[in-house]
Amino acid sequence: MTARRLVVAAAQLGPVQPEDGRERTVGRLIALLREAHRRGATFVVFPELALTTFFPRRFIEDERELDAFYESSVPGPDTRELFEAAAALGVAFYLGFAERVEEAGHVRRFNTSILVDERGAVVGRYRKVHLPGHADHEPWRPFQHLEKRYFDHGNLGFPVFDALGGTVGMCLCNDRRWPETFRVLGLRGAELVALGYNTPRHYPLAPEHDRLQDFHNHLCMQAGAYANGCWVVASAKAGIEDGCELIGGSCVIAPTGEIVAQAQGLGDEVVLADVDLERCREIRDNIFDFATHRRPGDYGPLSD
Ligand code: CDV
Repeated sequence: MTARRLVVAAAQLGPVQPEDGRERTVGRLIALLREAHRRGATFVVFPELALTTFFPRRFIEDERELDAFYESSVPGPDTRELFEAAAALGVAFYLGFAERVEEAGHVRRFNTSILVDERGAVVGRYRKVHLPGHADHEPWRPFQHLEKRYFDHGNLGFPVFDALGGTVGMCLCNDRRWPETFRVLGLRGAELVALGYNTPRHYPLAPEHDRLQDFHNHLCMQAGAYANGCWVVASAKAGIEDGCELIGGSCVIAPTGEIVAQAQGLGDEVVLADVDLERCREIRDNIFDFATHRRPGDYGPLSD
């Protein structure tokens, strides 16, 4: 087996408060990027909605107030410095942000991630498919989860990209709980799946699961990695943000499903691991050799 090795980093972010400007937050991302580079990383994964607070927790009626959380171009004036710093260091990255675009004469809003290569070029884009939460204000909740109101359903499916010397897929937060996400990426040959998340400790619909949030976070990602023989690099926004507690647990998971590196705290933290993309074959040539062992003819309900 020839090695295809790189050092990857999950760049966990502590909370981003509503009053924090983009400049301050992007400065934190650049500091994490520099630390990851100093420690040998050539690929850095930032969280979901990494440039702002997780604003779907608030009911916002004023369109202009809401618009302030979206980017109309990335790189743009607020993010150019991050792109320049990464290109100068030769570091590729994944970044999650709220995207506002005009498509066919309509304003569309997506929960988006991009893959940026080591020269600073955007080489991949993903728009969140599984949008959790609700569309209307539900005042009984201690905080809202209005992703269904503020974002359109992602319209790009689950693409994969040639990058990092292999095949890379992306997803965002709630997507990781769905085996279908990893399976589609796995069927398309993803060897590494990058993802960012914002996961509240408290789940108002089933508070008895609050104690299980960290467990479920790792359970679904470890299962996705193992069942598809791919690496997972997962980055949280963590800590007490705008009065809401977000879990941490950013990590790197091997194709065997083992967590090989994990965040220790709930603040800004770089989580590093050595990755050999060839190790995907340990799983894909054996127990989950799709061509030999999968039985799609018996999986009809999955696509009905
Ligand atoms: N940002 C998210 O997608 N959060 C969800 C919460 C609401 C359950 C998650 O799956 O972590």
